[in-house]
Amino acid sequence: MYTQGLDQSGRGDSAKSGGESKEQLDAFQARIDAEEKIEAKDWMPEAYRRTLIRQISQHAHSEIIGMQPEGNWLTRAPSLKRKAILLAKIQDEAGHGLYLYGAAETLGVSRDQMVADLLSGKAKYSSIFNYPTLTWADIGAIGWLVDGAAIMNQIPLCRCSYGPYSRAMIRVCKEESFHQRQGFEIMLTLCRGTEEQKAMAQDALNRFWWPSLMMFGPNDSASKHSAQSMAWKIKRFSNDELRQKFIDVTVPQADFLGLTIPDDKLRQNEETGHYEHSEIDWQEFFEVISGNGPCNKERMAKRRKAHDDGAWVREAARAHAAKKADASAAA
Ligand code: BYC
Repeated sequence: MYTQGLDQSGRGDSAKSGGESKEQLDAFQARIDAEEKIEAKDWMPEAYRRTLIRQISQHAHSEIIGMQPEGNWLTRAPSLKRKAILLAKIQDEAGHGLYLYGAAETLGVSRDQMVADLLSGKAKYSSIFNYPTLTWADIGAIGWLVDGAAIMNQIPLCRCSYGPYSRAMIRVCKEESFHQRQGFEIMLTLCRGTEEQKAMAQDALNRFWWPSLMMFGPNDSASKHSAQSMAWKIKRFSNDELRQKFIDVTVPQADFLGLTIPDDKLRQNEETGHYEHSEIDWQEFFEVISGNGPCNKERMAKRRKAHDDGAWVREAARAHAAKKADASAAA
């Protein structure tokens, strides 16, 4: 079974083992360059396999941990309709986690191993889910900004070179697009409501803007995996390119809502058409992804408890499978 983690060069075991010939690597790259999809049973370099296991499993963990901040508001949604929508959205996230774990399993890693890596703190999940949801407007901001950023990052993943991941992303993106719209609609309702409701929406934007920009990962110059992932067409755009696209589409949406982006240096460059912004607080980002964000410990404690509480379900499923196997062996 494979475990996570590439060496510092990001090249993984293959580069060390030297077990892959230049001809094999060149033939593989030629398939990538020809836009062929790589399927589970095809030959692939070990480093490609490991990069995908790392990215897809971290993506799956993000979907599962990402259920917590929104789940926090299920009992306090302001109406039955809002509650039903939120419940459906959170269930979608669970489904995304399952497709993604399934896609990673095709690369030879077990679900148990991936879960063990999450619970031990070895595997990461998205930084964004380590921030608290303090008001109902945060549910709007998550849909609008967090799902909006997720779509910007994930649409290109529908064209990822690895077939099972790219196909899983098509359905995920369709659902994320509904999530983004429901979030924007919550924000719109609040912004057209009382002054207090609009202030709540502004406060949510103030707290979620910068963490949403951090979702795209470190600046290109600090992104250790980007160059190789782009050469392998796992990633189609760099972290900074996607972040810029997100800012460019989101600023006009904030204007439409009558909200102010919390960045006094934000302005549109008339020549390029792009919005320029202040420097992101990378120290905060690296603190959060090292486990020291506002809610990391709470999120992991809740996940571990859910895993322990579910032990009886796994045991029952195993006992049922064993009974069925015995019955078919006896028949
Ligand atoms: N948070 O070399 P880099 C969602 C890590 S959830 C934490 O640029 P890469 C949703 C990175 O893993 C959104 N860690 O890496 C769910 C690496 O560390 P390791 C999840 C981050 O992989 C519910 C190191 O920093 N989306 O959709 O080339 C409700 C260096 O980074 C983050 C995905 O996972 C971060 N933000 O690029 C609503 C999409 N950023 O592994 C929404 C798939 C970076 O070497 N993933 N790191 O220890 C990707 O597209 C890429 O993995 C990333 C990072 C763009 C995130």
